[in-house]
Amino acid sequence: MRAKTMEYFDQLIANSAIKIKEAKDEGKKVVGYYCVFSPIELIEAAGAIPVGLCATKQDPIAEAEKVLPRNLCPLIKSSYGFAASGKCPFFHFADAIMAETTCDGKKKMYELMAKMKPMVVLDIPNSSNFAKRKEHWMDEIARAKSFLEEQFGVEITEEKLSEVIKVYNEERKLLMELVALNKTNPAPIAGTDLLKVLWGRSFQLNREEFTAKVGELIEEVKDIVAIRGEIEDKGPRILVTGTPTGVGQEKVLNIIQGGPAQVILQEACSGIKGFVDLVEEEIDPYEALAKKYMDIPCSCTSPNQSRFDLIGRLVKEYNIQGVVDVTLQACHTYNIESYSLKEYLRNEHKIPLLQVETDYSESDVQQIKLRVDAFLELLNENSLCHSR
Ligand code: BJ8
Repeated sequence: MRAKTMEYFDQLIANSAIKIKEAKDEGKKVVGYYCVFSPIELIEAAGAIPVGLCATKQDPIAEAEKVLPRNLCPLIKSSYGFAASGKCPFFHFADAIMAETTCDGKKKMYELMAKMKPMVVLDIPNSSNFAKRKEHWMDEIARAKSFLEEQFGVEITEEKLSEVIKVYNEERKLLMELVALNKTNPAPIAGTDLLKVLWGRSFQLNREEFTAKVGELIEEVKDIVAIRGEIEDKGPRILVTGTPTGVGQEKVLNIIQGGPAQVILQEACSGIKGFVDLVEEEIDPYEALAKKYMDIPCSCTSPNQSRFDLIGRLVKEYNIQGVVDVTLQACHTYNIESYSLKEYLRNEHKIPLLQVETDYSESDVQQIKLRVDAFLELLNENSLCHSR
């Protein structure tokens, strides 16, 4: 049974696309961002609304390919295509853009995008050793602060920033409380519904309303679990990881859920990656932001042991039986890391990983379905062997 509150999240992005104009008409400022590395608390502390711009749709890619090479990651092409074609209301109404030097494709694309809007591109130290890179990253956070202050003629005070950090932490805790409901078996929330809530969070324009709805959803799902009694098992419990899989790009999740399997949660940036860790509240807020956003377990950092540790932890906590690693074509970092992740899961957790390399088109749906079906069959055989 699906929670009725999900109807709010079904419409969230479409409604925000309309309401963003109203917000601008009321004099609000908007800052677009692309990545989970973005310290968005700074944007809110500057009195502006942060909105996600990372795009996961096929439609604007043709426009992007007028400028960008065809054999580039579809996420980069889709994001650039939306900006260049003027078809994304969130980009259109953004007063400024915050971005980071994560992968090579993104940072070179941002050089072109910088001609369209005022933009700050933070230089991400791609070593995961925080102590070594701390000074540089803190300088970059300070540069982002100055950029926002100049753009909007405001001062970001420590008090305001600390206040926003607390609010964002509460929101992260609430979202993780929702995700944790899927520790139950069968999981009460479909992976595609969790995606709608977590991905939708980047597009919400009214935080109080959004968090109230997440709270309502949690209570409704708890009630559903309480009254449902014994129900049929829905099959193996799958964790999805890899590159971001946004709303509109649920094809792999739909294929998994369409078979005898459950998508329990996504570790990717379209899932829990940005919410699972809080910003420390007891230390200097700038240092706290630097620590939190330096520790994002993205394949652009090297080595990226923290991603393996996080997935290992989730496998145990959520009783995961198989991992599907969705990697976008031409994303070298995630594609290469997939091999090491597979080895890690096999050796340390005795569970298999299926890598699905894809793009935003529908042309590979049948081929992916065949591979997912074979993977699920293997998982079902494994679980039968264990139960004998
Ligand atoms: S923190 S995952 S949102 S960089 S898929 S554009 S890496 S070639 S999206 Fe990402 Fe930030 Fe990391 Fe998350 Fe490049 Fe790969 Fe494309 Fe990617």
